[in-house]
Amino acid sequence: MSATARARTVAGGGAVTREGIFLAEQLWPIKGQLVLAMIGLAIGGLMGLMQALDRVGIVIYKAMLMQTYYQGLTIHGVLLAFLFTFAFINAFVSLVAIRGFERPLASTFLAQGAFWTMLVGTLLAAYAILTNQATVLFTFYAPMRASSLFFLGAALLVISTLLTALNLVLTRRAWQREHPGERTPLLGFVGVVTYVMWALASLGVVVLVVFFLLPWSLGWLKTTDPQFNRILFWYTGHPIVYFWLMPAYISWYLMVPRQVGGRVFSDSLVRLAFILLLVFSVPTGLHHQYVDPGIPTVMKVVHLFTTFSVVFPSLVTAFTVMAALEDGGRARGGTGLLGWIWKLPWGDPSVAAQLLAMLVFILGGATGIVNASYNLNNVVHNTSFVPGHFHMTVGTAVTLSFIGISYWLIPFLTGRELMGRRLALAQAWLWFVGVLLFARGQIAAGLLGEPRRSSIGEAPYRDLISAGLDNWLTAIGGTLMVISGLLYFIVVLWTVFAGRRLTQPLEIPVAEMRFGARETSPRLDQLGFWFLIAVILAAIAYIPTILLYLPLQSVSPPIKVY
Ligand code: HAS
Repeated sequence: MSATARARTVAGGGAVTREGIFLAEQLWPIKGQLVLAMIGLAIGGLMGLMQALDRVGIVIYKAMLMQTYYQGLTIHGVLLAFLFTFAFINAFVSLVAIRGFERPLASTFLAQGAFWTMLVGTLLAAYAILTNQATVLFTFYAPMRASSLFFLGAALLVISTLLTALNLVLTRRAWQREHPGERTPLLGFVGVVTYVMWALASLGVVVLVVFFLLPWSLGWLKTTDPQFNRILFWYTGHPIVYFWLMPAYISWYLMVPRQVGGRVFSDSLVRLAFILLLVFSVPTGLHHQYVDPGIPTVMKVVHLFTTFSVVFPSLVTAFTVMAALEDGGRARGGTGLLGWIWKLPWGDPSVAAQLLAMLVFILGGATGIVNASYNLNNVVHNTSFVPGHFHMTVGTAVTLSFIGISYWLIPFLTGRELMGRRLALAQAWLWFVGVLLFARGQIAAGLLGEPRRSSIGEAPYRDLISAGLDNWLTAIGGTLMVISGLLYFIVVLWTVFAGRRLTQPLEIPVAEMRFGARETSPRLDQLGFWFLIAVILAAIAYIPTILLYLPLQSVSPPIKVY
């Protein structure tokens, strides 16, 4: 059977059947995690309305059955930043790896284990947050007390991603045994690199939860060292953003070009960009702690340089993806300097959503560079500038891309045609306009000194910050994003429950290369070598700071502030 034929979804007889590489027992955990991701997006996204309206004094958290503004903000952060992203990435990258390696995942047990741990983790954390036992925001800084169920739930979510990581590594091993001496197929390779990076990055939060916060919340440890805990948190807290971003890059590099009729410039360049993300993502976390006391300036400066190094693969991505889009636009008859842009298939909701996500990421990336600049960070840190930044990155570059991916993924998995295509297009554009207004508001207000993570609607100093117009832009933009989210769920439910059965088989879109794997240096395929470099860099970036903290000054008992 040909590779393409095996990658097909065949609809028929009321049920979708799949041949060869997509095994039913591996597909249900993938579908199950997509459902969990959708639930996270729906509930977490709805809380955004409460936060946006709060900026103009409309305080509705009680109407949304929340005890405090912060309970809603915790639901928003945890469900979107952890549940939606982790569950979607586990599902999407597993599916992509199956297609990339042209074989089933190595372990069905691990694939199903990833689903069950994600489900149980979600239930535990959700119970703790909804019963107001874990109103600690998604960063859960010590010494804020949260129920042990919350930490257990969070740990299970991470374990779910690590089971997927192990499964992908084993799948690559199995592929290598079956294809001795060959280069790893790029589509499989980028998925494995994403998860290998994450396995190294998650170490901080695993140590934090397992050795400190969980025993502390259970009363087995009476006190903890909050500043040391923050260092562990941010060890994971920055590279997690690349764990969110790299799956979107997989789609931008290797799928969108196919959807627009273009080719990827080169196999080597894509491999190089992912390897650089693997190497430089982890040793960067202290840029979240530029203003924290107790960390040597020299180490903050080391992290400043590595942060700017990890910007480089994103700049490479910007030019390479643009080249692939131009190739597609010109193949469709586009001429002149910019004429190819209008020839791109803007009428395809999957493409439009992702193109708009890329455009927003240009601004999201630029604001990240402001954050990362040591002296400018003093102006923006802990102001609403920061949510302005991350709603353009994880909130749009990632989320709107995942939405765009789901516009082909859901038909692929259900064997049903995407319904409401115009509605889906309106959804993508509404999100785009919404986030630009929202971020403009947050960023400008932040520059005037408006704090982040504050119920501005209830703050006595509200009128001292003359951010009236900016706060209105935030409120209007945020509301448009929530309406866009509602449109999205109408499209999804319409497709899943009332979509017409597909008569033509669907394929996962995979782009062709201009310069393929044969030209790629074997070094770029040696994942173990690059992982070792990443470990060494992480050790250099963190060990000197960690040594300063030993023995730990464990002085803080848990404090309930909500
Ligand atoms: Fe960030 C804070 C620095 C990227 C998310 N960031 C955050 C927080 C989140 C977040 C959630 O240095 C808040 C955490 C908290 O609660 O405190 N960030 C950066 C830098 C980058 C960056 C330097 N961030 C991201 C990404 C995120 C994300 C990606 C999520 C996915 N960030 C910071 C810093 C802070 C921070 C500080 C702490 C601030 C503080 O003080 O608290 C860079 O990696 C960005 C590089 C990206 C680019 C853009 C490349 C553009 C591309 C698009 C090309 C477009 C095309 C379109 C091809 C340079 C690839 C063509 C289309 C046509 C139609 C023609």
